Amino acid sequence: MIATWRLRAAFARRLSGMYGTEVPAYTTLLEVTGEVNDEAARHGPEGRREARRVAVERHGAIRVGTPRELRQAAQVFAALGMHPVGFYDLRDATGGVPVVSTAFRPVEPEELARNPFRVFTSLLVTADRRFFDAGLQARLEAFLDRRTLFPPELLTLAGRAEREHGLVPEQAERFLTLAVAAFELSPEPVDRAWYTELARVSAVAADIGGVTSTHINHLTPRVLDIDALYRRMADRGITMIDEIQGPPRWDGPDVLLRQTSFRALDEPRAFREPDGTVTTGALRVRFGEVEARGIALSRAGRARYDALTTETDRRLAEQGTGGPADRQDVARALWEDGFPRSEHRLAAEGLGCFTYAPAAARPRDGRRPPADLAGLLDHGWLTARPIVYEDFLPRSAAGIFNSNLTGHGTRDAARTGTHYDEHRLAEVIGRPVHDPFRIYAAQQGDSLRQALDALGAAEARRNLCPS
Ligand code: OOG
Ligand code: NI
Repeated sequence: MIATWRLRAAFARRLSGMYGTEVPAYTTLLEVTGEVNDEAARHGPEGRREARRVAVERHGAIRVGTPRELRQAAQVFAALGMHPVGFYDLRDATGGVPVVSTAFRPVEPEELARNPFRVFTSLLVTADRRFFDAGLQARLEAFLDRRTLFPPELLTLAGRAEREHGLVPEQAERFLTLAVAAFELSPEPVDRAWYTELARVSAVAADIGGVTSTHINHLTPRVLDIDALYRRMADRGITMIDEIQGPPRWDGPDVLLRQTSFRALDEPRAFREPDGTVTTGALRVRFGEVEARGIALSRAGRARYDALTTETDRRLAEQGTGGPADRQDVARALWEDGFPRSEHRLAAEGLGCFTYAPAAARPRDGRRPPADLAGLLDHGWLTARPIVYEDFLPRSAAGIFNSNLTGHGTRDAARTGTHYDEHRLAEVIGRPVHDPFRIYAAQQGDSLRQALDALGAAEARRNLCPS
């Protein structure tokens, strides 16, 4: 039997191989990422600790058109031990795109450690009147209903893999072949008139609903020093977008997610012209992206992050400047005043997520442990190890969508959008959508309870881990 996590690791590896043949710049990105990570691993303990996981760590992005397609994608990912986590509404973000999204990923720490592959998955909201009028919605849905993204044999094997927690080798091979093929760029000619009509509304709508298949939009490796990578890609002649999204570079702890990308490349595609002839043209829909992952934040920590981002925007608007360099400087100055400057403070203030363990060098002179987290950390009772942020940021995601669009499309902001939230998305998928904050909090809470029990810190236990 090939167990679930081995299927996941094999799928990620094969997808990466396939994408490298489709987008050669991705292979360059992997080379440079590997160099930077090797250096980081030589320099710090954090690097060494993470090197093994990071070497194979990727996230992919796909886009589907209908609830049925999303449910089927969820079935394929369930076979790989990947479950929907988080809800992202990208329609309201700056430069809104007509999709709502979730990320399929492993949830348990052991599974993440084995292989943390994740896929950011977006669903086109065809009923959103800000983008599609009733006529276009009807034609779009009819087009989408006629196509098959995932062949029945793939879905049957996926169902079996989910139920049995793996597949026998022969079926595993078949499942992986079909699953990777489902995300390849199709040679099927694109209907020029239909694609163009959709692109006028939204380039993302055309990418999703203008073709008869789906494809992997990008595959993103994780790098331990994104600033070093940014410089080195430029040295190799690959122009990155002019900004690293997410928190600024600063001297304090790295939190959440920093991402950057290089622009979509023209790819040759076959087109069916209105007169029926097939011609060769080009589409620019895919690109390369790289990311650095930091410490997960609690809800309070995230609120602090969001407030600092809003304040950065406000200051930039006030100054009337807004170049990427200005943004970094303004943000860094605000962070230096408004965000904990060390991992220790981040933990003590309850803003970051950590796993806790009794410190080896804790006081052993009969003193009783303090009852608060700051005290336990400050006086050397507990050690805190960061929990990696495994999820995404809606603003960066919208930025990624927009960074490779040529036209801005049309959007009737006066209309109201179809309501969507994590509950509605869970109904559509037919599976629960996990709340990322709860996952981190549970992991932190379990470790803290165990550590306090081991210390015999009854008062702290009552205080910090009620229930
Ligand atoms: C997904 C964009 C979101 C990220 O890293 O934030 C994303 C897409 O372009 O389909 O992948
Ligand atoms: Ni991405």
